[in-house]
Amino acid sequence: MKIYIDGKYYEEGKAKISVFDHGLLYGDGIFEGIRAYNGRVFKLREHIDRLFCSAKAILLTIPMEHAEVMQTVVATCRRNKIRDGYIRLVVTRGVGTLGLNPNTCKRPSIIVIAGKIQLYPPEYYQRGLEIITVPTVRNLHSALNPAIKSLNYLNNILAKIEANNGGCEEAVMLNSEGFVAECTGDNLFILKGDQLITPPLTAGALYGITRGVVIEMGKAAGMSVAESNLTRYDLFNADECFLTGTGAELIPVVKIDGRVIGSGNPGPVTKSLVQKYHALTKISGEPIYGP
Ligand code: PXG
Repeated sequence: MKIYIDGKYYEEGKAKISVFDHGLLYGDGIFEGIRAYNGRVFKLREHIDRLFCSAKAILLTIPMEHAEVMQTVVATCRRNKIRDGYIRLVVTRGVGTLGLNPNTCKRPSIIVIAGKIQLYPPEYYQRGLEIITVPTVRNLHSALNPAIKSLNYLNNILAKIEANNGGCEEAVMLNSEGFVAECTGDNLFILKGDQLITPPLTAGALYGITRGVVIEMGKAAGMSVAESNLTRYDLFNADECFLTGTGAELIPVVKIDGRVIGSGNPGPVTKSLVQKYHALTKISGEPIYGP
């Protein structure tokens, strides 16, 4: 694997950053997780848009134009002969002193890793996931806004550990008011009647790219789609539930905190959205090897 760091490609064992990089010392930086399907980078523009929004929120100037970041991601995929894969794009604050002041950092570093994706086992998609609500609540907007895809993922990691300790792969994270925010690395949707509902960004959800695609697919299929506050009660009494994320795509949820959701099997609407999503990933995206 060849890894891109600040204009050069390095072999895996030689791809290194300084221990004085504030990305490591303080989690001061941002990232994106992106996928390639069938020789195209899916929703690349949207991921880079979100990267620039995260950068703006933390006052980090990415030392590259938007178009050039897109080209760098595509070039790294090409260099690694990727047709289907996972891309991790990271921008760190850069090398500075041991103090936390970001002004001591000379220049942000841009890293692109293009490799294989680790997928959930197929059984999870066929049977559906069991998830649980965990004690760790989602970060407050007024503290560290959950819309920022920062390198500081401890909030999510703690929730993930709590889910794992409870024998589950994913966790429902509530916000400080007790409304559903999202999962540790996925957004959450329910189906109630003919309405698709997902928590609003103000509830503490990341502006998920897959979430956005699913909202559009639902509307295009003539469904009513709402971004409204959900409680655990709403989840328990949903007809269907599924999670969305670049890595997981759409994954059905069949049990939450011991309550069976709907029929206890992946529902028909979830299945149809999964098919639509797969179809879209096959035909759209930024071409890696030319049109
Ligand atoms: N919420 C959070 C907190 C995320 O980090 C999503 C939702 C889904 O967003 P997208 O844009 O992917 O539809 C994410 C992103 C992993 C991993 O290795 C997953 C994410 C981020 C970092 C790592 O599973 N998902």
